[in-house]
Amino acid sequence: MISNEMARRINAQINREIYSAYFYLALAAQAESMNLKGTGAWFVAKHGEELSHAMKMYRYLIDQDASVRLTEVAAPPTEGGNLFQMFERTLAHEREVTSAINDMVDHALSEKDHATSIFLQWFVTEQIEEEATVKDILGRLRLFGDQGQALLMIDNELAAIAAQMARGTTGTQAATNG
Ligand code: OFO
Repeated sequence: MISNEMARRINAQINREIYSAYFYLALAAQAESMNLKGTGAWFVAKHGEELSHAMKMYRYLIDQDASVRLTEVAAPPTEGGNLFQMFERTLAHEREVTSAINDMVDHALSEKDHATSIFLQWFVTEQIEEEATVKDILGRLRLFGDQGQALLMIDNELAAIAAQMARGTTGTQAATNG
């Protein structure tokens, strides 16, 4: 059993995870509209991962006899921009999620809710991996640019990683080393 406040926070995070899925689906559509099929596949894979994160939290609430309360999901931004800007937005978004997860851990610890604190450790680690992956991609875009051959190379790499993610042979890690 967890506290009502802890359950409220986990429910809010379910909403953030579903919003993240939506956020990535919008970026996938944008990438596809730019003919970046590999990038589109990568964002679609991210969309699936975020839904799976929401489901982990859903299952945890049920296992803890707490209520799942689904709320309205905001529309994602429709800003457009080039590939570099898309990944900058991705990093900013993931940093916000990391901060929200850290706040939840702080709260769990303040309640001495060890079960929830341990449950959330998976998300803490996942966020480190996700931020590192996006920073790698941005680093390569900075190095090689996001035009011409370099764009094609990055798009192909993202396609390969998306295929691995679909097979479940990698997380979001190693986005740029195949
Ligand atoms: Fe849910 O993993 Fe990042 O946002």
